[in-house]
Amino acid sequence: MPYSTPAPPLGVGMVGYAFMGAAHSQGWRTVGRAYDLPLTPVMAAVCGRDRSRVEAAADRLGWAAAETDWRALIARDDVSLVDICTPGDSHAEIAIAALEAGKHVLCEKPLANTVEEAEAMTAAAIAARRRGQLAMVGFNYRRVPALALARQLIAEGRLGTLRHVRASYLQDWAADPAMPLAWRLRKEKAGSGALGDLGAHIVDIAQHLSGELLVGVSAQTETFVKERPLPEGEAGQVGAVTVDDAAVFSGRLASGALASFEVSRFAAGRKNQLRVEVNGSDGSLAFDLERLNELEFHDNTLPDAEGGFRRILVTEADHPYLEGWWPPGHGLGYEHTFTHQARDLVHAIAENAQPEPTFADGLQVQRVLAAVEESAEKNAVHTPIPVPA
Ligand code: SOE
Repeated sequence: MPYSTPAPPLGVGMVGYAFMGAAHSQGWRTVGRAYDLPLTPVMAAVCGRDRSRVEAAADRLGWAAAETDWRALIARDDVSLVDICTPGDSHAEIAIAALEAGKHVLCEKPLANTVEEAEAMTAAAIAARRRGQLAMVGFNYRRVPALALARQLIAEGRLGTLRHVRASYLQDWAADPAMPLAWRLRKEKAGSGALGDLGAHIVDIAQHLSGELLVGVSAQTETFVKERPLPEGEAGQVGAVTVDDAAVFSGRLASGALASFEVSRFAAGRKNQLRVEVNGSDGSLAFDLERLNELEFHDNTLPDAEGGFRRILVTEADHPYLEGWWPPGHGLGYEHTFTHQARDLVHAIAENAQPEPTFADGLQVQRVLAAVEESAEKNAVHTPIPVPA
């Protein structure tokens, strides 16, 4: 049954308008056209510090108004949901203030820069839930249809007992040492480097797909380029890179399955490649973001002669999220994950149901990231391998 037309409005206010802000805006612009919704998202206002730039962003991205103070955005009567797309150092302050002001909150990943901030945000979300407000963290890749299907197949037991989760997320935008010291390379702004930015995604995916939590990790991290030119500094001025450029870590899931992870901003030629494979006693699943409409499945219960990975084209109307889009075979892209995220959040708000991933899920990922950093520090002297004479 279609919802009443027009469905009641849900005023959205967004803080931040760079890459993630643009991606979330795309989600809010498209969600009501792709899906029949119980509430109509209204893009009420966007917030940024610079008046002329935020006004230009509002025009470009489709927001009705612009604010230069996030407290003013939160205070607006036409904003019921605050969408946080700023660097990690402001997530906790904005999210807690918004929840305390009676607003729902969507916060980009990673939830925060530290475990302590994530704990405070989770406590605020739990208190707000009792008053009827909802909070969700934006791990958008959960909403790639192929990964949502993978989760369903694993939950149905199609892989049997899980043995391995293997995940990597590789980019190369920092590989040039001449690239300036962007905010993502500064710990006080970003919390960590490739670990929090990319590792947070694959830790979340590993735990989400398996339905299990990591119980321990062993890690190494590296900062390959330790100083970079300051973005607007005088010629020749450099600043220290205070985050990791890459991390490799292994972990153990609660059931005893082993997991391995690799993230890097130095993987030359890899622009945004996220791969994950899960192996179980009865089968395996493999996914590659560069082919995001596909999921590979090996059914280990078939006779050996019939085994091998086969490609499922995840574009059928009854695949997750596909009912809103194109006929089979036409395919979706990166941006659709933000539309799907908006869809699920709008439903949760209309139904007063807790949306996932919760802030508690974001906190759990934050704890894994902190454990990786701790392990990497302790392993500074790792088990040495004798050098041949
Ligand atoms: C980093 O380059 C980044 O923008 C991440 O922050 C996003 O979460 C990821 O989706 C794309 O890459």
